[in-house]
Amino acid sequence: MNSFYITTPIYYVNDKPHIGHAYTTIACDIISRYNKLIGNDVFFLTGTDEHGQKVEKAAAKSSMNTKIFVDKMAQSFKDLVPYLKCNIDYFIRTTDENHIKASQSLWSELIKNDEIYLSNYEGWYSIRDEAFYSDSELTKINNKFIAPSGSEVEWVKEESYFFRLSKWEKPLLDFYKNNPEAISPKSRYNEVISFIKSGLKDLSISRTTFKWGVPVPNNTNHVMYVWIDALCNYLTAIGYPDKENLKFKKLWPATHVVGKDILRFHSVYWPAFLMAVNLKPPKKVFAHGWWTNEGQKISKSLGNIIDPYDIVSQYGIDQIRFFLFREVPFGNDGDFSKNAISNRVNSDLSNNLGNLIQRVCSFINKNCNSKVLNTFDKSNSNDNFILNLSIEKFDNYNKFMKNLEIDKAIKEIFELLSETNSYIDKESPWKLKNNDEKRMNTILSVAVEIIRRASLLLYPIIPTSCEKIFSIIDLNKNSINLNNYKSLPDNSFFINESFPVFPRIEVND
Ligand code: ME8
Repeated sequence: MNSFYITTPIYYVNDKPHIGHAYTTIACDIISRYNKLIGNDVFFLTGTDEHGQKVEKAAAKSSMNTKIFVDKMAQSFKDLVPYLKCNIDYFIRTTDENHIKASQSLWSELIKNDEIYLSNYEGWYSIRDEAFYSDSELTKINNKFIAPSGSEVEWVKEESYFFRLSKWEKPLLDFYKNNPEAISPKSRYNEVISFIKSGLKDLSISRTTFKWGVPVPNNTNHVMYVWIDALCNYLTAIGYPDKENLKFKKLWPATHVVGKDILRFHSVYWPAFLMAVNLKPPKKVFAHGWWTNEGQKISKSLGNIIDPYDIVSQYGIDQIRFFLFREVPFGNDGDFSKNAISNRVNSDLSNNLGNLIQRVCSFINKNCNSKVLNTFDKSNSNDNFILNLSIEKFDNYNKFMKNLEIDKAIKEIFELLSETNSYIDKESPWKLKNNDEKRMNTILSVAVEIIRRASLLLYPIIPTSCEKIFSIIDLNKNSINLNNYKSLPDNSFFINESFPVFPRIEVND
């Protein structure tokens, strides 16, 4: 059994979760469920990033004690996970005691390896991004300096510990040369390589002007720069600093799915920290794109934040999971629009998959005593075409899912479903009821088998709906896996009372 460790970023608790956070968590859930279906031993981590100035300021603004504020906010992120039908293995909070200890151990190891020194930092800092910027990265707008993310920066001058990032320039380039799959998609890989080649400066990794952070061991005037403690979460969750425990040995290194905004932290700073304490760099960092809302950047000041609770209660969880990953290539930016959700759900889920289930299964309910004998006819080229196509699509699906090309994997399934609907149209089993029951049975068997196969493949993406389909075709959900995908069931299919799994969304123009 292969082990597979997948993580989301840990989200800042300065505000409640929005659709962007839901997106990354669902992506990891899809990948995690897929890996379970192929028999891997999966560990799926998410959580909250609770230190730093940005969170401290948000707490102060709400006039709450900082710890009480982060407890409240962290709970809303934690509650969202099951609401999105995501099955995680661990929810980490950076204010957890074991995490504070793990971050301090990481720091001490870096000190022991002479990777950290004390000096002074003077330069730009963005609280919103919790990031340092050099002059050359900034633009001057209305007399203010603005970071590439659009956030304002302020001038900081303070004593600071530094990490010797510059010395990791060559080892990082060597690592990426030998492991090009460690950053995806390819365009992101190129972006990181050119950033590293432009020259790495030592990185300021502690702050002295506020207190809301993990105390630096042996110098309590300093708290760790929030990204040091944040990145360390991926190690804490599997038992660090105990690197010899079975779980750690089995699971490290991880696959990190992040938004493109934080690629640099994960693919430059993080692997350098890891190498500096003799740990392997991440197996993969996948940077996905950015969602806008009806063409506009999602932001609190524009008042267009999409609350995942609202949108899910309006459309249904699988409808949203499906839309997010069917609509936009995973890795690209996407636009969230109500029209696009309705069109996508109606055309693929209701008209294609839903229609196939409904017409085949309710026909079997009404005309075949809810039972079809599996009499596959190996000599019929139309039947063979569909069954072979489902194998070809399965192979493509696996290739795409392993590459995290979720949208392409889904597309394969829907091409199979369209072909199956055309096959049913052509073969019209309903016309054979009175003159060729055997052939009718065969066609229905092929159709139910495709419904079985398609719902197995769709399970990672729309698990709740697939469980409904399993119940209609009498498949035990506890026994599902992709390893028996290709074998034709040898018993009869029993079809339970069929019902519309994907009601159409009414579009109001
Ligand atoms: O950056 N579209 O936390 P964060 C797509 N704490 N994804 C989006 C999005 C959008 N409009 N908005 C947010 C942090 N995301 C750090 C991470 S990890 C050690 C520390 C998603 O609360 C996306 O995954 O700002 C992005 O990277 C993440 O939320 C940022 O969350």
